[in-house]
Amino acid sequence: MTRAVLSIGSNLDDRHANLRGAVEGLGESVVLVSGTYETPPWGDTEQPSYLNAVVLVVDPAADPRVWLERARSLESDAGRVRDPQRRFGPRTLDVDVIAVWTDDGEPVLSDDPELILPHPRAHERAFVLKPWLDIQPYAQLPGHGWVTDLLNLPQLAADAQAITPRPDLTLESQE
Ligand code: PH2
Ligand code: MG
Ligand code: MG
Repeated sequence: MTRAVLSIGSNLDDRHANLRGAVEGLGESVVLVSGTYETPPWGDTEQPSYLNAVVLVVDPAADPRVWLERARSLESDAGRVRDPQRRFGPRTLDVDVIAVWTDDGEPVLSDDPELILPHPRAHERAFVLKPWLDIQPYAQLPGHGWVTDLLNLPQLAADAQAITPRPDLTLESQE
């Protein structure tokens, strides 16, 4: 189990540095990085806007649980403090495992409450789906179909309209 799409987001402190830290921390596993987007807060609207991006990672040694552990360790490296009262509240860094595929391209499905795959809310989130198309124009969200079709649904199309590209805040390495 080797391929994963990760969503990264930040709306506290130096948001750009937090996202760059996540991409750097993913190291050699990073294959593609989307553009960076300024996105209105979703789910809990009383908080600053986010920077979001999506990363495609590949690692022959990583199963879904390894991706989850890497995501959590990147979040704690960024000084993430969890507020149990505010599920969708502000954060220095959020790294979510959106979907994982096996070597032969089969999506991994999981109902383990610690790591539900694909991510149970990805299909409702333009801040995940729109950046994802940057790196995979033919992306399919397992169980939900083409990402382009999802983004044409009225609510998601409206949310996507409110997302703005930030080409000034690249996440690609500058070498
Ligand atoms: N993450 C959340 C809650 N709301 N809104 C945006 N725009 N971007 C996020 O990454 C985000 C959010 C909790 O995971
Ligand atoms: Mg999240
Ligand atoms: Mg998360």
